[in-house]
Amino acid sequence: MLIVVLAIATNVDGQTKSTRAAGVYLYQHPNYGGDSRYFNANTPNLDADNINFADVASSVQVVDVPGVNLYDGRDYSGAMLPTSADIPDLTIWGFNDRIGSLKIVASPTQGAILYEHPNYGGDWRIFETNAPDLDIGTINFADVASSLQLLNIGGVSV
Ligand SMILES: [Ca+2]
Ligand SMILES: [Ca+2]
Repeated sequence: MLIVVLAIATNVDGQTKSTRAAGVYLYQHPNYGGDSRYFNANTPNLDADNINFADVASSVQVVDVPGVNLYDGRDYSGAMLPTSADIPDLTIWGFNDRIGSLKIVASPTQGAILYEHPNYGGDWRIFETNAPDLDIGTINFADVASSLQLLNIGGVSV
């Protein structure tokens, strides 16, 4: 995990990602430009007075958390876009100026993460217990995974 994060670290305003607070950063414009907001907890309504960022974000950065689920509507409703990586332009996923709420994926203490693409890319699912059937509705990941990341194996935190 650490190796992957460092490999994609980029300079943002003179800071590397590893020195920034863990969480999710939404930006008004593509390529992490314009106004921004920082989130370190689930947020059911980006239109709240103290946030005022609904249907604004055009890019997103994921810093030292497993990932984030981005929702079109408030209260985690409507279309959902999960990501474990930075997205410089949400237009690519049809999500530009649409995000209304978000859920940050908590760091599991043990288990594994399956990823859609090699090198821990694309969509993902976290497993903290055995999963005998990846085809059930809440998982819906059968015949999808191309890479797997083990977490906290042997008591060593990753
Ligand atoms: Ca925008
Ligand atoms: Ca929306």
